[in-house]
Amino acid sequence: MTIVVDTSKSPHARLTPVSLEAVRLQDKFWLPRLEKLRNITIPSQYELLESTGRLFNFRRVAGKARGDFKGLVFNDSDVYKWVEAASFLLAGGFDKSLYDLVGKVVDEIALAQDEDGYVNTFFSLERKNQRWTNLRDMHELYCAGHLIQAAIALFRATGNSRLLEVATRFADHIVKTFGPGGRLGVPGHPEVEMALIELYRETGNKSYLDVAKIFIDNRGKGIIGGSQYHIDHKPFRELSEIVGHAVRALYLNCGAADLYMETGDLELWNALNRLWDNMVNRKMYVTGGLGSRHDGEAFGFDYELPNVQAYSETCAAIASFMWNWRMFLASGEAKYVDIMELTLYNAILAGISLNGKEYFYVNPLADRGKHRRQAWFECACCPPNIARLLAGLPGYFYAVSKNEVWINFYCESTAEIELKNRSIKIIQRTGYPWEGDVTITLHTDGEQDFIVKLRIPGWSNGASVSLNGAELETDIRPGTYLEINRTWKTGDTIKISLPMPVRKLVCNPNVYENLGRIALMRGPIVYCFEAVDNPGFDVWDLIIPGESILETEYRPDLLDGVVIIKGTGYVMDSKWSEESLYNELESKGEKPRKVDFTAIPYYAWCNRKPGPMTVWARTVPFGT
Ligand code: FUB
Ligand code: ZN
Repeated sequence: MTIVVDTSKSPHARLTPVSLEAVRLQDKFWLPRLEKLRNITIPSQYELLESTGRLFNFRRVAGKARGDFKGLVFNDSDVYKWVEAASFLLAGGFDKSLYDLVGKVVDEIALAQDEDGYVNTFFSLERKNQRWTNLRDMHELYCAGHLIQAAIALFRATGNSRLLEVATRFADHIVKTFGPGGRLGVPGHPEVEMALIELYRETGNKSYLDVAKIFIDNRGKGIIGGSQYHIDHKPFRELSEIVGHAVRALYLNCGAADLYMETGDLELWNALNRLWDNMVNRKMYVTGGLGSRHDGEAFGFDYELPNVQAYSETCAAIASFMWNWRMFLASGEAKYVDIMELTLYNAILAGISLNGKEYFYVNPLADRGKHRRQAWFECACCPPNIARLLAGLPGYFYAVSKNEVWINFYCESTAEIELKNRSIKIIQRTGYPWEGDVTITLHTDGEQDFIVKLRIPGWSNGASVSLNGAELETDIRPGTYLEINRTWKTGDTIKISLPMPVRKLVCNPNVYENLGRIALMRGPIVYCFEAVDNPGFDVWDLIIPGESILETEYRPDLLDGVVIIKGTGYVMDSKWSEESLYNELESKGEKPRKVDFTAIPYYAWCNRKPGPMTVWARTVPFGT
């Protein structure tokens, strides 16, 4: 059974995820995307792993190829993320040719393992004497983490233990090197912490948990230089502001949340929540994107959220999704799933093109049409990361605790869930994310007493829920899980209605460049204005009055099927071609002219011809 984070035996976890195999998608949004992942993304990424030398590097260490190491020091990690993605897809539906391809890649990895368990194609052969000499920069533990995660995914999905054997031998080597009585180690790029804890969960070998704890506890002691960039400026338990390289900070938080679920260390939990509050309230884009600064791929100051200059790396959004999942499993609080949903439909999904083979690394919220997705990058962390995240998606839909079934995400699907050794089938019928009505039918084996927990998204003001036709009287609060506790029987039907009006959002005025601007959201989807839908004016010139009436329309023909937003606004045409940087304000300036505009989901931008785009449009107050 492929459980993405297996907290079933974690003493301080509130919840356990339901496996990937248990959930069958039947919807028009995610199912085609997962099919594209299987048929286009995974094969095309495999070709790139081959053509860019990433697989060659393994063959070279195994003595099957000659030449120099190719690419960046952490290129092995891209191979591992690809294996993890493919394994999740195999869990979703077995496919012999994909299984064989994964087997071939696993062979290459296994043959590159040193006798003492070490695996890293940059440091094998001629650099063997430099192993573990620069933990800050050289990513050995980062690559080890990705190897371990891939191995666990493959084992859980298929029962194939070949890579798990490689990973445990490597983990044993890491324990021997950095475990109790060993060398002082701090991973410059966190990742291995969460992987080792998952390996502990998989194998029961506590030394993996212990060494993960050592890695987290060793931070903030200056062992790797004490920089904020590496989140080494303070011990983890003292952190309160999220700073430094965004992916590093967020992967570290994943590891610390995992450690909390195993140990119950409240100092960790409190630090995690301080970091979360700081991130969500001061450092997160409206899309869920994170790490606004190009310099150091880092979190900026509070409210430093530039639009054109946004960094917002796809991997950082993925890491936030992974961290919020762990925070939710630990606590059962809906606020974490709200951030997962926001991030998934916006910051993460923008990272991959509709054709399934081009990617954003950097995700601006406004652009003049120059920023385009690429087929690959020299530093290609994002493409296989988005593949593994999306491939594992059904594994996030449900969670269980002793007597509860938690429904986290809404999607036309069927799930078979085990609770108290009895099975429950849950059928969801919905047009989510375009429609907010969800009908959930339960099929139980006889009468069963348990609690259904329904997520009421934070954005769904006015949500209502009925059970077998009778409206529930309970107070329905967005941003919580609604609890229905009863004796269930086959055919019981819950209807959830989540109103999805277009919402006009304004930003905290501390984000100076969003002053006087609005962004549009509908349900979990953030919208943007792209040139191709708005001929006759420049979308950067668009002004949408506060009171403007907005309409929506489902367009099956557009961008693989999207709801668009339409309205009437104004433009004051900018003189984009003028060369001077500054001009006099003309006293008899042109009057604003009326225009009809169209907005599309942000995730779908840059799939047609280039042109300006913006998420935040100018506005004028009501009645102006
Ligand atoms: O350092 C490995 C990966 O490359 C990081 O996670 C990304 O931010 C990119 O720098
Ligand atoms: Zn990345």
